[in-house]
Amino acid sequence: MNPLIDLSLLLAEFDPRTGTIGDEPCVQRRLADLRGCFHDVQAYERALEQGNALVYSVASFQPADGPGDLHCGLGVLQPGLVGDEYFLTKGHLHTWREAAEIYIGLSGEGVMLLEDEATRGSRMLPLQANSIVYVPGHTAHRTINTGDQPLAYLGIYPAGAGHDYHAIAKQDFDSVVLRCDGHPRLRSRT
Ligand code: PAN
Ligand code: ZN
Repeated sequence: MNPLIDLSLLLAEFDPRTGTIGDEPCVQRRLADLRGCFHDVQAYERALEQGNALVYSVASFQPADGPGDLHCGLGVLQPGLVGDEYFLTKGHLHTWREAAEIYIGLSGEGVMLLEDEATRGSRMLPLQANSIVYVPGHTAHRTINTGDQPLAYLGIYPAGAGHDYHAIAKQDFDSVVLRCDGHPRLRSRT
């Protein structure tokens, strides 16, 4: 892609129904791809029996590929619940652990769950239109839709960051975000 491309032109090509931006690559994650992510295993199996729903899509665009360049992902996370847990992304650490990321909320209502890899300390930060969440390096991050509309956001990260899903699969987030009395609450997984 031309590195001088105008972001607003790119967003104008965004199709919220499909989560795609023109011909840019787009990853879709369905319920079956999220096995092991939800704390209530029985609720997960019951939800899957109802159908393999689309949970989120991420269209990525990479204006340039040098080590100092930035990559962007436009995520659209659908609203929904598995038991008392909101629809969420898999979550990851960056392979290059020092790599930070900026999330910009575009529409909908959600939160980011951030977990420091060394201390395992968790934070839940709001992500909604016009809000920005800074994800420092060495921090596992997961996006969660706490509203009833799709949550759209941009993630901007160094081209060389890489996505380490393996570390999360081996040692899951210590905390979960659950719907309690209609509100998102940060709870310990166990
Ligand atoms: C985002 C994420 C996006 C999907 O672009 O990749 O929200 O989440 P998972 O990658 O955990 O499935 C990002 O953080 N990129 O680094
Ligand atoms: Zn990331």
